[in-house]
Amino acid sequence: MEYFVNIPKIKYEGKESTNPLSFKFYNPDEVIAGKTMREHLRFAMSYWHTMCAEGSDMFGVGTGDKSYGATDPMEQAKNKAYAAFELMEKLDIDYYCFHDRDIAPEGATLAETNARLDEIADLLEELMKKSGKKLLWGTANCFGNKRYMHGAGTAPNADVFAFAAAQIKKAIEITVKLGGEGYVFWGGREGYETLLNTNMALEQDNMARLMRMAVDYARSIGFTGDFYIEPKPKEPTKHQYDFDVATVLAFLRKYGLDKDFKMNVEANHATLAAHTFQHELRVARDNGAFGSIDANQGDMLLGWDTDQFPTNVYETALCMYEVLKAGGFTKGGLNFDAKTRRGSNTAEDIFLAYIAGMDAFALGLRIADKMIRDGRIDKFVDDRYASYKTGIGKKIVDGTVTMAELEAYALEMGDVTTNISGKQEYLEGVMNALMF
Ligand code: XLS
Ligand code: NI
Ligand code: NI
Repeated sequence: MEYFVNIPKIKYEGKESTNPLSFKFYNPDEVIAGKTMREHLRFAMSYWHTMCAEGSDMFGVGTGDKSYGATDPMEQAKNKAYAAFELMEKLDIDYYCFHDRDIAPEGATLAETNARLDEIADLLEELMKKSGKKLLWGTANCFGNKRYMHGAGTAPNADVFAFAAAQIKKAIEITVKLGGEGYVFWGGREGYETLLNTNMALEQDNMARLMRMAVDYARSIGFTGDFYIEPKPKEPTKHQYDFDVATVLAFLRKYGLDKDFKMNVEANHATLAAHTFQHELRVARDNGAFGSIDANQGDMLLGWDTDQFPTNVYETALCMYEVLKAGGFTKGGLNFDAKTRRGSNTAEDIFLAYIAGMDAFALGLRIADKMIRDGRIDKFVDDRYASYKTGIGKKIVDGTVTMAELEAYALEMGDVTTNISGKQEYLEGVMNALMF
């Protein structure tokens, strides 16, 4: 059965095309900087937003229909899987990502839930074989069910911890079975509402214990993919422990987990933490922890995770600049953790949104490549720090100078006489010249 009947396979038609159902900038097989766009961008579909979410919010029910012609939950889950592969095929997207609960509904007991997961995982495996589509990463939804009201790995109740561990074990098994290239920890409710009722130290120790067990278990069953933590500062809890990349790095180092995890950086989470998207990517890259990306964008006037499809080309360009500088994706990719607005409630809107997002990243890639080939920005930054390449600067970098020697140097100098301009406005102009 075909679920998206009026949607053809989306093709590249170039920017002059007025056909809404075509790519204007994403030309999958075009080679840029030695790789095809497809290989650079590694686009993925998010199962939860795309296949499951119907657009409900705090004030109203869903406006879309994701029932896929079924009322029985398992029948619906199967139809959803078929629809997912049709959608990926039509959008020419090679990867997908899921939470366990996106692909199969919970049963009355954990055993029943796991049996349901097995059934759907078999179907997904078959669909993947037929289509060549791949799993970018899997994860466990340890935040939706009310048992997780106080968190999962950081819950004050050890029974909840045990249940979460069991759930994550199963999610890892399914990820491995489906050849997933990554496994994500996003701290859904791992945080607190108030410190008045919270033993923060124990909660964080326990989270680290859970992560250590998960990594060891996954490796023991042959998982060779990457583990990611996806930082987010708030929502659903007032304070999420995985606040931002820097906080997560400190956590990983404290518990000796830094060799095991990389970052899955989400644009909207960066801005919620009062950072730019580029900042979070840069911190990850500079610390050897760049892994994958949840591609979306927030609304700067709103204080929550709006998960909009990314269309801001300035942002995608700076993002792809960081990705290229990091050497590109290895096992990660660009997962559209994004949903259409509640008012964009048709199936066609989902296709239009993906096209807009994929085109925005294709443009971002083209511009980032231009920035690097042009070289003005890189050279400017390089020159700006030139004083560390010779003389006293070189000694500082080499660690061969003492405070007393620096004092002697400064006394002789009398005062600093040269300080070159940072030329921010010039560089912003260069960006515009490269973009338009
Ligand atoms: C929510 C997160 C979530 C993760 C996966 O804000 O972005 O969707 O990506 O659990
Ligand atoms: Ni995300
Ligand atoms: Ni998010």
